[in-house]
Amino acid sequence: MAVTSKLLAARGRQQAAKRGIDPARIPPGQYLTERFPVLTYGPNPRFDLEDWSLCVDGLVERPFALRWEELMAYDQVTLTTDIHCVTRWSKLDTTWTGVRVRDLLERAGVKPEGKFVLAHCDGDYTTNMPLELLYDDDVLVAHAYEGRPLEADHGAPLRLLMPKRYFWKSAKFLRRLEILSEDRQGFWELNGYHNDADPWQEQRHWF
Ligand SMILES: Nc1nc2c(c(=O)[nH]1)N[C@H]1C(S)=C(S)[C@@H](COP(=O)(O)O)O[C@H]1N2
Ligand SMILES: [Mo]
Repeated sequence: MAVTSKLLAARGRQQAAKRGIDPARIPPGQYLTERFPVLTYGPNPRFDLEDWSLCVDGLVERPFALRWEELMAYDQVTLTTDIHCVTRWSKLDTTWTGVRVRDLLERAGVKPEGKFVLAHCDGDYTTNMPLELLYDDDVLVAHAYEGRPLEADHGAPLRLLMPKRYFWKSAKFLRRLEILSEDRQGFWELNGYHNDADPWQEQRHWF
């Protein structure tokens, strides 16, 4: 058992080394995949951009709901990053386009007591995070992957991208960021996943 888990822990780093990729990019216990696995709880929710909006509310000075065209009028950012799923796959150099969440938070004006965020999605999925994580340069609401609009399976029309945490925090079908004073757990967090989800610390489950 101990031997198996040691082998598993090193697998991704060995894969990386063989391909001339810096093994330090692979968090412990992850392996590399070229595919893009799909993990969605329940069916893909339907959406209609005509009556779609992204809401930022809760403990903010200026709550708002952005229509699709309004969101597209924000500065668009394209970045390339690695993503890590709690089911142990990591995918390197994925390219995403969207709007920095920081820009949306600045428009909303978070009140001093705002410290946590609950992301809400169509289809009732939720996930939580400390507010401060959302100010990072690599955190987007993303609408395109590899230069093409997000596929339904990957969260169309809009998903959160938060590469520094396991990928379940990157909420697909995103519709609302609710700013809270206290942490409120989301779907997987209530079902045994780790609240913090840092892949470098292997924060996979509570148990
Ligand atoms: N709305 C919603 N977002 C979600 C999920 C989900 O079931 N519903 N699954 C999460 C999980 S567990 C993972 S690993 C990633 C998977 O993203 P992908 O299907 O694009 O690989 O989406 C996350 N975001
Ligand atoms: Mo996941």
